[in-house]
Amino acid sequence: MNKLVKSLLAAGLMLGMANSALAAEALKLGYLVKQPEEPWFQTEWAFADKAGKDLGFDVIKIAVPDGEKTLNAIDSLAANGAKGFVICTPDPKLGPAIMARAKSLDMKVITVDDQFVNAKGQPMTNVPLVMMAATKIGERQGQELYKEMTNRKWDPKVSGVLAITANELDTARRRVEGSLSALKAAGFPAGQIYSVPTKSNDIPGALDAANSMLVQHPEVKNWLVVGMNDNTVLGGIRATEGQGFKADNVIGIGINGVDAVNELSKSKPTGFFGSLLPSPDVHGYKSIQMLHDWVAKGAEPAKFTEVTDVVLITRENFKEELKKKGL
Ligand code: FCA
Repeated sequence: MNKLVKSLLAAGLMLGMANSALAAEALKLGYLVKQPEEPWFQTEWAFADKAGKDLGFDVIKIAVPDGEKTLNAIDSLAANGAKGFVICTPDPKLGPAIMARAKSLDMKVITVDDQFVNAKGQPMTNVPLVMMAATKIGERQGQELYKEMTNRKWDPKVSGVLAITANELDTARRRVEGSLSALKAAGFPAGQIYSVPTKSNDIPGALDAANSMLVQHPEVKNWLVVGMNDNTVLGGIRATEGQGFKADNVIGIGINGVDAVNELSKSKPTGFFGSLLPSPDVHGYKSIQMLHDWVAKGAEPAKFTEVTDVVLITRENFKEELKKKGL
């Protein structure tokens, strides 16, 4: 081996060592989400990455659509040296299993959006949680629906509420209950509110649920569509379209905002009037920042952090409002 090659090799070796020493120093934290196909969760991931850049840690992002993938993801995080993770669980009932696995691997956990429940179905309030104000945002949905129905001068006698529910998810139950109670408080006839559970929290699930309810009420001429998030409401809207309702006779207002961008960008208005945009950016950034401070500085996170600011986005203002938030 000549001298040049030798010194090149030595330099390469030293670089490699420096690299791995640096890598060993960077703190790693996980961010696990149940539905990575929702822009909501993509936004949380993007802002978790931003926090990682600002504060100097690596974010390992893993999709966890079911329980098995969740436990595997936790193992793989541990194998990669991660010291903890933020999670939106695919099923709140996995809470005890997730906590047991994390504890055995000495990892810290912060939940985001969906709260864990224990074997008795009670919320696991000892695990830190970052979430939106569910009842309040639901109430806002109901108020805005009523307002738009009044703008359109609908006759309440021939109007109905189609509420697509997902009661096993507490945040969903609270949003929908909030919405329906606000509608009733505003004066919507309680007897014309029809609730139907969805089998899955996506557009196809909500579409099926809505179809089965719509056919039972041929007397209703105008529909208000209630659901826990954009995809649920979009499923309801697609069902009304499939059954021949015009956009003028349907008002749906979603929740999440970022998941409604395609719909609000369509060349013609649909029954999807708008969406309530909370702060996925804050959820993503704050939850992992809290985890970082816990792992790196021993700062115990608050058990409950509620993120409250919400704005109604419609076809008129959505670009501007998303831009304001840097989304
Ligand atoms: C739940 C919903 C998501 C989002 C989040 C804040 O996890 O499934 O779409 O609304 O709460």
